Order: sequence, then C-alpha cells, then structure tokens
Amino acid sequence: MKVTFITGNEHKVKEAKGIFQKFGIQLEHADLGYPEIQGDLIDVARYGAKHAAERLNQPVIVEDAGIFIKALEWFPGAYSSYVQETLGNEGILKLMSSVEDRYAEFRSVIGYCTPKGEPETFLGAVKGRIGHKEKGKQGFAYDPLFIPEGYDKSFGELTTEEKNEFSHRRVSLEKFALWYRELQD
Ligand code: ITT
Ligand code: NA
Repeated sequence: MKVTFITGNEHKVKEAKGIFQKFGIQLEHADLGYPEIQGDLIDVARYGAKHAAERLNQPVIVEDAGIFIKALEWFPGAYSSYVQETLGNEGILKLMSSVEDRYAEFRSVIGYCTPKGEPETFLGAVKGRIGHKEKGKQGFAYDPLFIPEGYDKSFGELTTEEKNEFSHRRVSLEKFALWYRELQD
C-alpha cells in the first residue's frame, strides 16, 4: 500500500514515514507546491488535496497544521507558518510574557483526494502549554515551545519516535491510515 504526500516540509515527511510504517503504508513524497486558500485548516486541506490530485492525476494527501494558543485568541492557527517565519518563537514568547494561561494545542488536518473524487479530511490534535523558554533541539518550528499535557519535556526534547507516539500528526495520519486500509480491501 502506497500513498503520495505533497508537502514542502521535510520534517513532516520524516514524521509521516515513521507513523505510516506502523500501518504498513509506504510513503512517497512530492514537493509540487499547491495554492493555500484563506480559511481554516480543513478548508486549506480540502482545497489543496483536490488541486494536487488533479494536477498530478493520482491520489494524494496534503496536510495543513498549526499551533493554537488560547490566550492569544487561538493565534497563530492557520497563520502558523507565516508567524514562525516572521515573529518566530522569540516573538511568541514576548507576546506571552505576562500571560498566565499557557494553554495551547497543535492541530493537523490531512486532506486526501483522488483526481475525480471529492476530498476527505482527518483531524488530529494534541493538548499542551507554551513553556516560558525554548527547550530542546529536536523537532522543528514551535516544538521547543510546546509542552504536551502530562509532560515536563517539550516536543523539542523528544525524539521523532517519541513525538510520533501521540502528536497531532500521529492522530490525523492514524485516522487516515485506518480509513485508507479499509478502502483498499
Ligand atoms: P506544507 O504546507 O508544504 O506541508 P508547511 O510547513 O507550510 O508545509 P503548514 O502550511 O501546515 O506546513 O504550516 C504549519 C506550520 O505550523 C508549520 O510551518 C510550523 O511552523 C507549524 N507546525 C505544524 N506542525 C508542527 C509541529 O509538529 N511542530 C512544530 N511546528 C509545527
Ligand atoms: Na504550507
């Protein structure tokens, strides 16, 4: 069983490979780029999957993800990629400097589509909090800031394998994988 993941983010590819291994799915990667419309993660994943499947003329998955911080009215959310490149983690920590409620969650939406079909989406989330400083050098982007619920370590201090046990991406990809396996039978 194979699936093609359209993404420009190598960290996502590495994590997805590890997760799919458990489900007997072989991952192929293509970095085509696809238009990202304005909207929530589900809108972006649906539109991107449909567009990429038509363009490649084969079934594909795409992912739209982000970090949602409660005290910042769920910012940066769908703007996570842009905010990471501009404000960065230092900027987020500044915005949060006098904020007591540190609650945040990562969300991931996988969009799957065939060339002539309608897109399906699969949502995963993981709850946690924003630390008071960056911790760890593993993972990527917001990982050193995010401390999952029930842990003292940030995602930046976990190996890919450890993060893959329960991350937002694990949940969304696992939902997809279970559905996809049924489809192949
Ligand atoms: P593609 O769209 O090409 O897949 P991207 O990096 O632009 O790659 P998104 O549009 O889904 O991905 O942007 C989500 C951003 O949210 C991403 O760039 C990171 O800054 C952040 N993010 C998502 N998942 C993350 C994770 O597991 N750890 C840390 N940051 C994450
Ligand atoms: Na993107």
